[in-house]
Amino acid sequence: MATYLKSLSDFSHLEVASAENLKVGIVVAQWNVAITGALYDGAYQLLLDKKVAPENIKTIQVPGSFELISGADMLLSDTSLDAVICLGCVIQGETRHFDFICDAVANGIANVSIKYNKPVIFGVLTTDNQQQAEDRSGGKHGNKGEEAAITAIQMAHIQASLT
Ligand code: DLZ
Repeated sequence: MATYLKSLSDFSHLEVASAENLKVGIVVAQWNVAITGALYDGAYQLLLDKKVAPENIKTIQVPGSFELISGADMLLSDTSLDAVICLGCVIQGETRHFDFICDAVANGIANVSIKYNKPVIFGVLTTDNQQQAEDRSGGKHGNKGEEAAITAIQMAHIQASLT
């Protein structure tokens, strides 16, 4: 029988319980590395703050955001991982490349998540320009890498609560 929720809570850092026993994979794209490096630092530090052990964080780098899909797939061949965080940054250019990459990455990540029945988190910035990317990787709009890590922990806890 479904559990009835008496009240719904906001998405918040405060909602994230300790992640002490979780194992998390991170796949980071090398395109726009100044941005993806900042996303990675945010995600990694958030996991440490929530008590994930460094030896339980497995990181790989891939060339571009398009390869985040196969990178996540490779990581999840390790069945002990509880979640994978995908970090990338796609910046709008003069061609339609942006649209193809963004669509493929969003769909691909969703498909990997379904294939393994594990949370695979979309931590990919899709921005019009460099400034928007900087604003979201430690600038005035925070760090979306941190948010991706929070989401990974929350989803891993939700999955654990159902098994
Ligand atoms: C080719 C390309 C371009 C033009 N722009 C980006 C980008 O803004 N962000 C990103 O992560 N990757 C980009 N790429 C590389 C593609 O993701 C991919 O690595 C190549 O198309 C090879 O599959």
